[in-house]
Order: sequence, then structure tokens, then C-alpha cells
Amino acid sequence: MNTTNTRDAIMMTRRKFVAGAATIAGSAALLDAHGQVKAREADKPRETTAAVNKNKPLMERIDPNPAHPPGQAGKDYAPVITPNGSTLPWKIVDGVKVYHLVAEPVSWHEFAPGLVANCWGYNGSVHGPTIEAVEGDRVRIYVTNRLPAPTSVHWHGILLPNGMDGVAGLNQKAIQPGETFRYEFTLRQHGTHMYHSHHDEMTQMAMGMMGLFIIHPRNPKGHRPDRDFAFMLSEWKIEVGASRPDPNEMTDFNIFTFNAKAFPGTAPLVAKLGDRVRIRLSNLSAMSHHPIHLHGYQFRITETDGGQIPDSAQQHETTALTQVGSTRTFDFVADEPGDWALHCHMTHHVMNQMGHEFGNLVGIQTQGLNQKIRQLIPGYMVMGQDGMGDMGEMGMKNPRNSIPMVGGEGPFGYITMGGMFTILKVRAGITSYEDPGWYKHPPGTVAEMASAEELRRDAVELPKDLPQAALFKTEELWCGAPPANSALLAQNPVTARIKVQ
Ligand SMILES: [Cu+2]
Repeated sequence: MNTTNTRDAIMMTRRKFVAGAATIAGSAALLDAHGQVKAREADKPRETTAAVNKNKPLMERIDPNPAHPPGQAGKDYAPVITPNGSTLPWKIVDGVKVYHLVAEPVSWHEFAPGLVANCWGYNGSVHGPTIEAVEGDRVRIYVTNRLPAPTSVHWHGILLPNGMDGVAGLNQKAIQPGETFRYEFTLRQHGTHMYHSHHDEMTQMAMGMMGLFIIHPRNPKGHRPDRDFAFMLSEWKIEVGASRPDPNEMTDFNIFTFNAKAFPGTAPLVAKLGDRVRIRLSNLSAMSHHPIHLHGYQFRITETDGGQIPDSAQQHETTALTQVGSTRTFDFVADEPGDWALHCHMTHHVMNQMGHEFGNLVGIQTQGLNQKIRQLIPGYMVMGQDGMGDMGEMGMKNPRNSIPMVGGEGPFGYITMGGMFTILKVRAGITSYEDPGWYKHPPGTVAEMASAEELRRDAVELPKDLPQAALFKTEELWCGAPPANSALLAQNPVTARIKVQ
């Protein structure tokens, strides 16, 4: 399409629009019913555009919302970061940003070291790459179907003509295997949005078919973020040892992910001290809402996928509840250095596969139980008597293709978290955003075991019946040597009695 002609067409449309609006406003004034007036006004641009577009071939029809020149990274916006993910490349053809998504099976997506599965995604990744654009951009997105099943793509939360909305059967034909469809629209909003399959959603979304769609403002108000992180939250059922997610699961999910990764597979978020940080959360889980909690900071939720929240209405929070099918964006200044947890506060969402199917043994004294059960089940291992925190670090051999309930090594021992968990690393004096390693705390700023002298000084009375857990922590139950740095064992006189049962 010739640029000059387009501009003329747009100008013509605007004139007609203004004229049409005046006519409608005039007739609207005669109407009593406010609702009718509103309905008429909502119809205006479409009627006007329809008139302009009448008898024009499809490719020459104009959008009611004229496009701006394509927004440029660095000039018009600071690119968003998708931890553990990527941004979909595009090219510009005649002023239109052209993208190409390929819906396809993705072999052996790794959720965390030790757990891989055959999923479905886009362009070889699970979830699909992030689509990034600028308000006012005209976008043309080709979708090629390499799946063994029909599919379609819905642009979730994005304002667009009805025929581009992507609900197979309702707004378009399903894209059959081997076919390529074209979606094209002008972005009339900015914010954090999503895309996902809208054909056999239950199956296709459970297999991973979703991604982020970030639209930057054309004329941003205030400061741009220095670090702009975007997450897709999702949940999966992958039976221990299975090689595919189970789309039929309705309630009992066992893998919870940030950008399709479970801790310790999640990348840390690195910021320099003083950076303005934005975190965008979007949730396309099958069934769960996720209250995502950031340690060490207060923040303001600045927008949802329904738009910007006026300054006066922004609440200060430490947790952003992101319900299914929606997004939440929050901003803060990273002014406190350290390694800060960022995680879902549903406690079962910060665990991995193997926390689900055990009897409750908390509080049960289990000494000798291994031997008895092993007479019936060779290799049986008792676990859970002190909670599940030890499970990851026991060093037990996991079943094939599975990850322990929790876990990753931290600077002070095992981090008893899994699933939707990652770490915001705020550092002074860093020159790159590479993982800076663990935070080095200034001396005297780490919680540690109280000394006898301190307890005496502050007259802290200890209960008489302190747990003697070390009595029961035999080598066998620790599945190897007891942890050398256990404060309990180091302090407890029963250390010498630890033995193999
Ligand atoms: Cu959650």
C-alpha cells in the first residue's frame, strides 16, 4: 500500500468521521435514552470505516485507528526482558511490523534440571516468544500451524476488530495443520497482554500454547523502567516419570511455573541499586490464581490488562494477586541491596512434583520403620516426619524424569522452595546484568544462632522440653552424612549417638 494514498485515505476518513460524529451527536441530542446514545457512539467509527472500505480489496482497507510509524527499541521504549524466554523478532514491511509465529510441538522442554517433557509451543519454545510492540504500531502476525491438530490464536486483552480475535469457529476458521493465517490490526492501547490458543484450549493451553504480548506506550509519562521483567504464570500436571503434560487434569497440578520454568530452573532478576524496576505478571493457568509476593519491597500496582490505574487509585502492596486470565504490573525502585525472594504465596505452588502423594507423617516417630517396610518393599524410604523440607536435599535418587518436591542450593544451605520461585538480586556497583552470584552481607546483618551469652544478657528463658530431633536423625534418615553445618547437631549433646539404625 502506498504511504501517500494511505495518509490521504486516513485524512478522508477523519473528515468523514468528524462529519459523521456531528450528525450522530445532533441526532443523539434528540434521544432520551442515554444507553441508546452510547450505543450509537460506539458504532460510529465502524460505520465510517465500513463506508470507506466498501468495495476495496481486503489488503487496501483501512483500520479505523490509523497507525503511527513503527515504534523503535531504544528510542520509543526500553525492551522488555522475558526471564528464561525470548522476544519474537519482526521486520518492517511498508510501515507494518510483521511477525511470524509457528505453532508446533516442542520436544523435551526443560522445566528444571531433571524434568523435561514434550510440550506444544511456538517457534520452538515453551511458552511462545514474547511479542513486543508500541501503541499505534500496525502489526501483521502470520501464524503457521505445525501441530497435528487445528489451532487458532487469541490476542488476549487486545482491542481489535472482531474478525481478528481468534476464537476458532466464532471469529475465524480453525487453522488446519499445514496452513498459515494472517492476523492484522493496529494497536490502540498499551500494557501487558497475552496470546494463546483458542481452539481446544483445555488441551492446547495445558500443553503450553501461550505467550506474552507487551505493548509499550507511544508517549510514556514519567520515567521509563531501567529493568522491565515479564512473566507468564502457568500450571501443569506431569505425572512422575511421564513425558507429557496431562491436559485432562482439573485440580491436582504438580508443576507451577514462571515462564515455563520451576525453581531451581528459574533465572534470577538482576537489578542495579537504584534501578527503576517493573515486573509484569500474567496468568494463564488452567485453574489457579497466584498471589505473587516480593520480599524486601513495597510497590504500587500501576496497571492491569484493563488499563492504567490512576495514581490516586494505586494501592501500595507487597503481593500482587494475579487471577487467571489477567495481568498485573507493578513498579518500584530497587533501593535495598540483597537477594530477595519473589514467589507465589500459595504454599503448594512453591513445590514441585513429589510433594503431593505422601501420607501425612508430620510428628510421627519413624525410627526402625525403614527396616520393617523394606521387608515388604525393597529400598523404601520413610520421609516427611519433620515436614517436607528435607526431601530435596536428602540426595535420594529421584524416579526417572522427575524433580524433588522442593529445591535448590543457597548460600546458607538448601532453599526449601520450588515451583513459582525466583530471586531478585539487587546490587551496588555491578557493571552488567549477569547473575552476580549470592549476596555478600555486611558483617553483623545476617540472622544467626543466638549465643548463650546473648540469651543470658536478655533474660530469654528457653522451654525445658526443647526438641531432641537429633536423636532421631540417624544417618539413614538423612540419606547420607548428617549436614555438617546443622546448628542443631553441633549444639546438641546427642551428636555422638548418631548411628546407622
Ligand atoms: Cu500460585
